[in-house]
Amino acid sequence: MMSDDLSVDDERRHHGLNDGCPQPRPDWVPENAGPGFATWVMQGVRTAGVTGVKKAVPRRRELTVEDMAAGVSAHDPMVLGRAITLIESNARAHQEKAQALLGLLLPRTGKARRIGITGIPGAGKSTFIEAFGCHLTDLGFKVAVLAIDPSSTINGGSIMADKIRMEKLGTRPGAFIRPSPSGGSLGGVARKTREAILVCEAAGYDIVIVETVGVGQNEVAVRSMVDLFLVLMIAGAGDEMQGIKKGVIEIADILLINKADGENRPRCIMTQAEMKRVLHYLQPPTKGWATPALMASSRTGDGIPEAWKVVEDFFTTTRASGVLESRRRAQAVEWMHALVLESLRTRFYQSPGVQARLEAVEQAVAHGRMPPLTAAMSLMSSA
Ligand SMILES: Nc1nc2c(ncn2[C@@H]2O[C@H](COP(=O)(O)OP(=O)(O)OP(=O)(O)O)[C@@H](O)[C@H]2O)c(=O)[nH]1
Ligand SMILES: [Mg+2]
Repeated sequence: MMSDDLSVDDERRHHGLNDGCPQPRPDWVPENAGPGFATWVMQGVRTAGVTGVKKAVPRRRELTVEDMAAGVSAHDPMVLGRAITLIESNARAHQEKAQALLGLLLPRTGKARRIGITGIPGAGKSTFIEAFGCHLTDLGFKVAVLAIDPSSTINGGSIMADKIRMEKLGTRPGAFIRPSPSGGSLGGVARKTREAILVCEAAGYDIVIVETVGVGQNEVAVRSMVDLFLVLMIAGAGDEMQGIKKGVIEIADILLINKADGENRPRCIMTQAEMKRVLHYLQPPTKGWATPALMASSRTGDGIPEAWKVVEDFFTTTRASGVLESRRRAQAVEWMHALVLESLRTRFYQSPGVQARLEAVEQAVAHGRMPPLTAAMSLMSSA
């Protein structure tokens, strides 16, 4: 915990963020991190001690849904952070509050460009987002970065590493970085990220980047919540590794071969040519847009402005053709159906009739005493 609360408080006041309760930041946060660095640690609550008389303890003031909506709409990054924390909470009361908040914010959503970025571990996603994000803030855009990484609960270090790698971007006033919500299934993380995208839009971010590690299911989840899907690749990592065989390239709107610098550049040129050949045989995921294979170095910044130009092109093209609009509509409807299925599933498994019989029926199926279909139907009638 930080010792100099005063300076933290000063900083918050400087940003107009002081709600009367200083919140220290973890000590790994860069010294000059601006409000874009969304992580704060709640200060310990002071009590009168074990034997002392109980006093009213100072607590962080609860914001009402209206306070939060106003704060988010006024582009207050601290309130935005708290709104996302609310969304990420699994507590029922918080979820109801979060839904009320989203209801209030909905009219302000939909204006950002939603970009998903994936790539195998070490492809340079964080470094790329740092370079790309800084380029965008230089151009005057406000950029929010959200991460999806269900594995981060197991590998708790990745959040810290990512923050450090996006050190420069995190200090930009126009940037907001939010690590992956911890805990829960991919479905849960996906819901939280979708809702976080909406809140970031309501807070006036022009570009919302969703980063995910390319290790399996996450890419599909992210593809279904963004307008443009960018896959980062590196030279010589092997087809299988980079998802050529598992179809990640088929859902990419842009392929970008990263680390095209120094001695690695010739290999990147070869990979780029190979990717162009692969793309030639694939049906692009976005109608009217041929997926290009680009090359860049997130380290030197070469190719980053060009990549942004292509991204802009994508939005110009898909906006004009109506593809963007229809993609978003389809995504919203698809999402609604996914939520219906999720809630049906929860209701089914929580129903007393199913709970009473589930184990016995599972055993019967496992030991071949009951065909799975008969078992499923019998459980359905118990629900
Ligand atoms: N030479 C070179 N190195 C790079 C470039 N981009 C990233 N790197 C290096 O590659 C390593 C991995 O980069 P990250 O940005 O952490 O990659 P990541 O995809 O976010 O990795 P995970 O978060 O672990 O999935 C780091 O050591 C970077 O410095 C680049 O353009 N050129
Ligand atoms: Mg990373």
